[in-house]
Amino acid sequence: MAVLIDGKKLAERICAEVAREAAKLPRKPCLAAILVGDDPASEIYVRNKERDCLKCGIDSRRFDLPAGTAQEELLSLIDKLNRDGAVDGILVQLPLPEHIDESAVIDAISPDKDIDAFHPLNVGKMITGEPTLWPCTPAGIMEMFREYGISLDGKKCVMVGRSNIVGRPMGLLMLRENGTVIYCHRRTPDLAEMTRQADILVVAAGSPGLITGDMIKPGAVVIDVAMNRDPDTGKFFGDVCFDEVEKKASFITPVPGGVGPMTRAMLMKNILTAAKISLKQM
Ligand code: BQF
Repeated sequence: MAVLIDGKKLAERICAEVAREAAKLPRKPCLAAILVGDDPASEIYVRNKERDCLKCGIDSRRFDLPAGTAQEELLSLIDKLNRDGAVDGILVQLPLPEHIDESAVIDAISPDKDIDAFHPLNVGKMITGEPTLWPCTPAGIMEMFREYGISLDGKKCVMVGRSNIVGRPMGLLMLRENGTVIYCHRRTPDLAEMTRQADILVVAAGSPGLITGDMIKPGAVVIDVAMNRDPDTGKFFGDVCFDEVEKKASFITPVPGGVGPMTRAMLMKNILTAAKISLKQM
């Protein structure tokens, strides 16, 4: 039986640390959270992030824009927040409505306030190993590895999924820790053949039940980046068949309560870091 990686517990500890650090600053860190439209899942995500801020001693300002908001209007709000010295971090909840160009919006956020770390400048710095903010989900998974004493050095790491938000940066962070990284995606001919080689398997495909027990090497570490949400019940489903896979894995993350809470905790850590830099406290 695998050891359960308790993301919820670790996330709570990180939030408590952030709160202690935030309290030492000359003023509270401040997040500006922008939500465009009324997607119910997005609303829940933003609400939870605001709650986390409250717990961590971080101010949050929320901007709710109607679904029909023109791209220009969103860009001018971002520009205003970029120039506002009291704002440390700007979060634009994704996905955005169809008529808005996501990358134009990400590019508009000042890299210093880019606490999701999606801006190309921060992506570039992460790739080359310059100090910068890291995207929250991959950063949270690296934190889990550290906490549970899981080394990537010399390991075969298989990353299923290649999104800009999770898969791509996650593979790069594992490479940085001397893992040998293989990316798998929709066009990979024989997924099972790849996953069976993995000492470390990270799955962010958004395909419920994609990874079955027979696809796991005995003793593997299995990280399920759950992104499947039932629109009716609001329940989360993993990409990993938990009951089968936990019998073979050495470590496994649950869904919910695994990677998700760590993503939120790392957002708090990134806001704190942005505030510290802005306040010249690091
Ligand atoms: C948990 C997200 C897809 C598209 C846009 C805790 C979250 C999720 C799960 C959470 C996600 C997913 C977020 C759990 C933020 C992760 O207990 O398992 C927290 O809040 N997430 C988002 O902001 O936008 C998304 C997934």
